[in-house]
Formats: sequence, structure tokens, C-alpha cells
Amino acid sequence: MSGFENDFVFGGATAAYQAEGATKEDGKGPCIWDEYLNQPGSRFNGDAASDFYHKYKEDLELSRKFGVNGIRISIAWSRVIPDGTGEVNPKGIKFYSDLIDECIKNGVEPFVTLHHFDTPLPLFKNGDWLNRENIKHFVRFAKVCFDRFGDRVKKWVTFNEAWAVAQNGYIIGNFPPSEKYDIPKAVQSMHNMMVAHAKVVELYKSMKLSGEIGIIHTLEGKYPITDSEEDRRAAYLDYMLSNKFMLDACFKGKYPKETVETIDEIMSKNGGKLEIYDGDLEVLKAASKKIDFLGMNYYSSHFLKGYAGESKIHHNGTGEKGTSIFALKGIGQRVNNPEVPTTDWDWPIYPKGLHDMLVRIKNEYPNYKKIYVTENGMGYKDDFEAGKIDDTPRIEYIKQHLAAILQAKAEGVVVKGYFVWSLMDVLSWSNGYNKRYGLFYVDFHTQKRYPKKSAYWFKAISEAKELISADKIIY
Ligand code: BGP
Repeated sequence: MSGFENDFVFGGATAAYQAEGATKEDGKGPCIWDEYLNQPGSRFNGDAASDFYHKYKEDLELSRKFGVNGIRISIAWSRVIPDGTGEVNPKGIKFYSDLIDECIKNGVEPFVTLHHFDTPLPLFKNGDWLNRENIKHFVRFAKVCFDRFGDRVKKWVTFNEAWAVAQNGYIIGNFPPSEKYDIPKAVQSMHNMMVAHAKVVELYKSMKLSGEIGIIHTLEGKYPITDSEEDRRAAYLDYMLSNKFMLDACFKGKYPKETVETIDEIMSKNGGKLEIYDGDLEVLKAASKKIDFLGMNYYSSHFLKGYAGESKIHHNGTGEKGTSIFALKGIGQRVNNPEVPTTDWDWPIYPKGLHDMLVRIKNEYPNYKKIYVTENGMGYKDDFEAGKIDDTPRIEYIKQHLAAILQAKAEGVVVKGYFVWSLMDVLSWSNGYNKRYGLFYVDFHTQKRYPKKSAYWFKAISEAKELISADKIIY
């Protein structure tokens, strides 16, 4: 396949807390990040972020001008229901209503996520996704959103990256509540989020609105670094924990025997046991028959080596290349593959992993209907030269990943869109503002936007519907 069909979405992605700023304006309640990133010693926070709250019209106009015909936004739960459970905030509703109208006016289709890491503070303190009570509050929040915006929003996403919530919060410790190596909590919270997802899918379908609903998973490929039995086993275990457990929940509507046995093994090595409550499996089953699409975030793959020791992790949050450590008890160790380049934050750049994962979804979950690649992009320390940002390495990164998508499409995988993370530069949760991803550069002092070379290139491919070399772009 040489090109993309006419209805392929060339989008840009954002998330409420990373982009909006205005964290205390118009009755917004705090989410967990407002507290977490305002603790003494924190290097940055999202108080201003990219000021999308005030500048969204400009960002959407830029989108239109640069051929971006889809946008991922998320609705901050605590802007709509400030304490997560009580009164609805009319100003929060108005903000999202106006934002959605503005997207549509500009021909930029909104893909709207209900949970992008930003649980309202009281519910977070209450146990977040480990507290099953919070499921019903989330379903209520979803109902408010479907009631108010469901006439105009045609693409809904329940959760963004439940794996990131669980892994970063309970295993790596670089997201709140900053716990480390607690794999049992991570697994339990993932299961609970899958139940919450399934209940929201059920709700949406029962409302007979004319749109579609899906979920976004971050799906990193897991490859053994050698062909040894131990390394293959490590890759298998990491794949099971990070990817297969929740894909099974969403698209098979159950945890097959092999999944249950492997997760039990991982849990018992780490001193825990997964609790599945009465009715959970029925809810998962019902939603698996109704889900309309899979959103797949893909940045990287990992190379695994067998590992028999205790868990040991160092998160590279500053871009000092080569400082990451990641080894998990009962699973394996992620190691450097000398043949694969990495970003400054040690993320392997491996477009083949995207192709392989797309094909794997098609083969293992034949009921998947369609996939949107809902995030892909390159964290990069952009050089700002008097308003010119030549980010050719980012263009190369995106181009290679789009080529991987084209290859998967040629092999029969249904992929209907691609969203660059991120539309404009935004806050990076655990890295700050120097890890930039945007098509549009944001000067965080003035909040002025500057199209990068990648924006001009993205416009060219969105118009041509095929890949174009970066050399063809006059910038
Ligand atoms: C995904 C998140 C995004 C975004 C992106 C880049 O996990 O959905 O919100 O942040 O990763 O990650 P980072 O900012 O950590 O580099």
C-alpha cells in the first residue's frame, strides 16, 4: 500500500492536565497532579501548562492550517465535577462544549478521552482505582459527558493507558502515589479500570447515541534480547503483564486460562493475588462485544533478558541518556539493544515493533473492528533558532512509524488514523517541559506558538496522503 485513504485521520493529541493550565479557574477542583506536582521539591507543575484553556482557538486554527484533521482532547473530570462525585460545574461544561464546537468548526474531529491520568483529588485519596467505589463515580461522570456532549462527539475513549497509570503509580513510582515494585496493586488497579471501562461502554451503548466508543492502550513490543529460554520467558511475562492482560479483558471479555495462570504466577512471586468480584467477568464479556475501536499508543519496544533478582528501577526523567534501569522480580530485565537507537530518555526507537503489534492484534483479536494509532512521537530537546525549529529527527521518527503502519495496512490490518503526540508542546508528566513532542513549539514564557518543520511536513503528507521525504520541505 503506497498511501492513506481519504478518510484517514491525521491527528494531533493532547490531554487536559498536560495542556490546559487554568487549574484553579472557573470552579475547577483539584486532580491528583495539582497536589503531586506542587509538593516542595517538584521540578515543575501544570499550573500554566500550554494554556490551552485560553488558547485552544489558536491551536485549532493552526491544526486546520496544517492539515491536522483530528484532535485528541481529554475532559478533566474535576473541571466538570469538581470533587469527583458532587455537583456538576456549569463553567466546566461550557468550556468543553465551546471547545468541541470549535473543533468541529475547524474540521478537526474531536476524539474525547474520559480519563487521562487525572483522577479528582478526593477520589485519588480514597484509593483511586484500587477502591471499587470509584467505578460508580466514573460511570456517573461518563453519563454527564455523554448527556452534554454526546450529540457532537462521535469518538469516545474510556481510559488512556491504564497500564501507565498502574505501572507508573505502583511499580516505577514516577506517578502518584509514587509506590515502587508493587506489582499486585498494579494488576488489581488494571483489572478494576477494565471493569470501569466495560461499564462505561455498556452505558454508552444503552444511550443509543450515534458515535463510537473505544479504549486506548499503550502497547510496547517485548522482544527477547537473545534466543535463550530465559530471555524468551522474560519477554513473554512482560508482554503478559503490560499488554495481554488488558487486551484480553477488552477484546476477549475474559482472562483465558493461560493469562490467568501467568498473572497468578507473577502475582504470587510478588506476594499478591488478583481479586475478581462477582459480576466482573459478565461485564467484561458484554462490553467486549460492543467496543468499536482500539486506540493504540506506541512509542517504543523493549528488549528483555531473564532476571532472577529483586526489582530495581531508575526512571530517566531528565534526558540524561543511558541512565535508565528497569528490572522486575518474577518477570525480567529491560536491556539496551546496541542495534537499536534510543532517545535521550532511553526509549528504544523501533518502528518494527509498531508493525508487529498491529499484526498481532489482527491475529489474536479478530473482533477488534479498527485501530487508531492514538499517540506516537518523539521526545526531543528542540533547538529554537529565532523562531525556527528544525526537528528533522522527529520527522524521521514519525515517517518510519507511518511506514510501519502502511506495511501493516497492506497486510490487512484496519488502521484508520494516526495522532502525533503531541499537537503542540505540552507538559510531560514525569519529565517536565524540556521533553518536547509537539508539531507546534510553545514558548512556555509567552505561550506563543511556532510551527516546527515537522508541522510543515505533516501538512504535506496529510494533503498528499502519502509519505514524503523531509528534504522536500522548504522551511
Ligand atoms: C503517554 C501519555 C501521554 C504522554 C506520552 C509521552 O504515556 O498518554 O500523556 O505524556 O506518553 O510520555 P512522556 O511525557 O512521559 O514522555
